[in-house]
Amino acid sequence: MNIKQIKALLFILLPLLGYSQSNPLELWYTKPAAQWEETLPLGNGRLGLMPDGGIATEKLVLNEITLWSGSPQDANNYKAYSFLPQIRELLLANKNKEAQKLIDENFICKGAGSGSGNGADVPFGAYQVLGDMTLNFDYKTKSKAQNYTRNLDLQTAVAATQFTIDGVTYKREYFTGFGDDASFIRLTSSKKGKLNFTVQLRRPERFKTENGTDNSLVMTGQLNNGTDGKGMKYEVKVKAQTTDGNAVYANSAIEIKNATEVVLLISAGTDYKDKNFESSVDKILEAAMQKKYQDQKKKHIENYQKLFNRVTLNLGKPAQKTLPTNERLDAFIKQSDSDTALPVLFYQYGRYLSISSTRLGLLPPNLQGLWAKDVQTPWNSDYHLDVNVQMNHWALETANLSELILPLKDLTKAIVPNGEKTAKAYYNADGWVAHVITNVWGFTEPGESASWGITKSGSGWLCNNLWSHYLYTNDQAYLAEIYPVLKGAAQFYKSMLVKDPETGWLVTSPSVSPENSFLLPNGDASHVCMGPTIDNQIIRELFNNVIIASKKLGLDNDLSAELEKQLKLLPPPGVVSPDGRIMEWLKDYKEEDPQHRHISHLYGLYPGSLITPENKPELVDAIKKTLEVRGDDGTSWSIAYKMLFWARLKDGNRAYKLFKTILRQTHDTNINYGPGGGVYANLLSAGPPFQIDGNFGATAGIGEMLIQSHAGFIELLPAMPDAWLKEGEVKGLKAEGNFTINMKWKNGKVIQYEILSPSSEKVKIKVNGELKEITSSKL
Ligand code: FUC
Repeated sequence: MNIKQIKALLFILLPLLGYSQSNPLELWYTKPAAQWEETLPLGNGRLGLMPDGGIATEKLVLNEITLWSGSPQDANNYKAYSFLPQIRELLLANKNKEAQKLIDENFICKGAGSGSGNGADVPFGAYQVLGDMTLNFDYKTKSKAQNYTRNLDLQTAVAATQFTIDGVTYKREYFTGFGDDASFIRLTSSKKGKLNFTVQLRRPERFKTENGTDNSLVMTGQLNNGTDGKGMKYEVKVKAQTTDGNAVYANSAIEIKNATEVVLLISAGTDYKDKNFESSVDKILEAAMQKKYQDQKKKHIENYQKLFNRVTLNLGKPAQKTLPTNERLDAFIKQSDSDTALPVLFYQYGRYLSISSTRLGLLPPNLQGLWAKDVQTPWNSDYHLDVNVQMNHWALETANLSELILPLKDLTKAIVPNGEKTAKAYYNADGWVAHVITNVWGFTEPGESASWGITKSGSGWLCNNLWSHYLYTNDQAYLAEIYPVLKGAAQFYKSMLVKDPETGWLVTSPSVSPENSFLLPNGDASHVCMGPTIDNQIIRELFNNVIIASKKLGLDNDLSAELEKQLKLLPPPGVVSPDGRIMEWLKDYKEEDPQHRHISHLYGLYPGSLITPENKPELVDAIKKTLEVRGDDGTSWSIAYKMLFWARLKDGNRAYKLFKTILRQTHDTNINYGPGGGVYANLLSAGPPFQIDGNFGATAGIGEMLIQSHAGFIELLPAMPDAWLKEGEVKGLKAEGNFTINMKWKNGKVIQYEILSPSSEKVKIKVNGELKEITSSKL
């Protein structure tokens, strides 16, 4: 036997033994998905497709990023402002509980707000599933399928299912096009004419299916707007291309008979910002029908790889043989060090999910990214502004996917007008504010309960994401574009801060530290307070940024001077409590739940850069103690956040411990607020339920372990765990200042690196513990 023949034999034998010659960037399984959370997420930033790989029946969940119930509303309570003095007085008198009651009565949004997180049928609305496509197969035999595999290749953004029945190999290949904006499924049988199946579309509610006059299957409907029922309209259209056999369009279905190859094309759209969406759906479909499948696939891969291929990562020699992804996860928890390719897969999966769930000109990824199976999605799958939507964007800059933050910038700009009304209605303040949740309809009002709804750091926190894009790109036109947003957010805080008589500091009032409650000296619990640490940190950071921006742009000297003045009166970025932790509130309250999932008072450490081990060494022990008391467990996003904090503290092994915790496999889908976060078999993050922030947060965490650049210099390998130090290589990571980094390491030492930028410039770097200034190479 020659080498070629041995290779061919191994290729046949290894899968039979349960091993696959691994594609390092592939998720793969030997069974169909047993639950939706195991299906494979495909997306092109607008359309989502989740095939379950079923043998007799395949169900594919369809999504469209703009499909929201609800409608624009004005939920501002314009009388709220008249209660502000009274609320503030109660807080000054330590009557937090009474203040909270008054807020609940007079200072929340009007109407149903988020509908307690079940807002599909109220004006707030919910991001909803577009529909389910089912393929029902008739194999004309009772024999069972053998040699089953399904996979998702991150290098091509193509998924596949394959199995054999009675000597006939059936293959299905799926992608959501980065070429033509449609979804594609190609089905083949290895013997002639063996494909017999029916295609159907449905939705849990509000749908009609019929056969179009143009040989198609069409599903249309209109969602509830929360008032008169006539909300957003949508359409899904499916056509089939067959090389042989028959495609019959009848009975609100497509029936495929005796075909050898079939391509299903799915086009879909909504009337969100496109009144002519039906003709857009047709145009896309017609254009796609003109192309050969292989050409379509080639274009798709080419366009996708323009983003995906910007970064390559290798954390050591991957294992030669790998298990199916679900088994590999369990093996990793038992003995993680031997599979350094799984963290790479997870990191690249995070990048894949970003590329797949958002697109320029559309919307940012919501709580489930783009992938939802319900009409009433968990928490409406909205944009939570007290960590979740921000976390969805934390990985992007270092991961060289900078432009994917722009949809968040657009969403932020779009909510400013309502945020200005909210600022006036509740605080009689200048500028704009957003509280804890928003949606595609511009919601900025407080939520419907004081306990979580009056966090007012939402707008400021969004500005942190917007600013970080500037830091990484140096794009002056972008700075000019976001400046009014930042300025308006700063004006709001500037005009509503009040003096705390005990400390003399300027603070917000009323507010909450996101979702957390504390005990008053008399034992009562309350959420509402003055000046929670997160507000102080966000305001400090925002004022600093607005001052820098106004100088760069040569604008608003007076405002800048006023902000400078107020900056001096803000609480310091971190105050240590008598028991040695960072204080979460202005007063040394005891938290009701010491292990609460939110860790908002460490905002200044991450995503902020107010606190670094270099500039505030005196706070490091207090931060560590804060994290120890909070504990390592939590919802997946909370674990990811803790991973980021430890990475910023440059403790690679501890960050890695948290990373391993995220990779705990679960099947649980019940809403969880406590310990128990992990991932599903398809590596999507499980709060539970599925919530994508854990994926993006942990992806950002790996980025922070490899490179940090927020402290005035670029540090290579700042927080590496022992498990990754032996050898590795990364290419294409980005650092603040628009630098691109390539590096190689061995036995704990960087042995080769390149810092590239559009033009050569001086840059400070820390490499192997040594801080130095070098000149970057021209890209
Ligand atoms: C906040 C978090 C929850 C969940 C929800 C979507 O309420 O505290 O854990 O992530 O957002």
